[in-house]
Amino acid sequence: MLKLYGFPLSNYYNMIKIALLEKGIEFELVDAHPSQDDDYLSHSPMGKVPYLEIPEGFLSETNVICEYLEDTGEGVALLPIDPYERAKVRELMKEIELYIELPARSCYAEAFFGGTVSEAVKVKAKTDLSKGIAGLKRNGKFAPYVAGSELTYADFFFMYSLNLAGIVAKKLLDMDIYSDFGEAKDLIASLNERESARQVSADQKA
Ligand SMILES: N[C@@H](CCC(=O)N[C@@H](CS)C(=O)NCC(=O)O)C(=O)O
Repeated sequence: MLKLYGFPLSNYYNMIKIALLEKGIEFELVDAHPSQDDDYLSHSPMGKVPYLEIPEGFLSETNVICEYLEDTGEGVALLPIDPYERAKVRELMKEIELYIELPARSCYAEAFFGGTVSEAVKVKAKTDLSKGIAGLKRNGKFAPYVAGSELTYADFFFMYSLNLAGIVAKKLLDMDIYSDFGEAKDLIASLNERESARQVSADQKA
């Protein structure tokens, strides 16, 4: 059986967890925290979570794990068949990660972990995040899902990146990422209603 390594407060881990739940693939959860120990690095080369254990070995990087899950052909499809539509989903996944998740992440230390980040980092995060949100407004379909009429991996990148980016923006950047972006707010609310998302959230609270 597949084994997913990570911890419930990790948004990337939750992206994979919800994908496995939505696909209906059986998996086991193994508690793991980022580490630079040799043994850990032999499973997750950058020392991060999540990583996935499959019969052949270990896989890390969330988008790569999503691709692998899709390539196995098991469970509910979370990417369109059409190559263009498929690429558009990947485009959104990448844009959300690079231009929303990562700028917000640069401020996580202060927003969530009691640390501080410099004013320069905040200024850059605000500029980058504003561009990322503007890009998502342009490229997202919200019809009703982020990439169109079907639920895809892009929705999981979306919901578990914007939730934290929204908190960072409000707490530290004097910015409301949802202003003039009702579609995003509505989609997050409806995704959070799904049984899979409720399970992820319950595990987080526990
Ligand atoms: N690019 C990685 C990012 C994963 C990531 O940043 N995970 C965080 C936890 S949410 C982590 O392991 N941080 C520890 C570190 O960066 O050393 C992916 O797509 O999986």
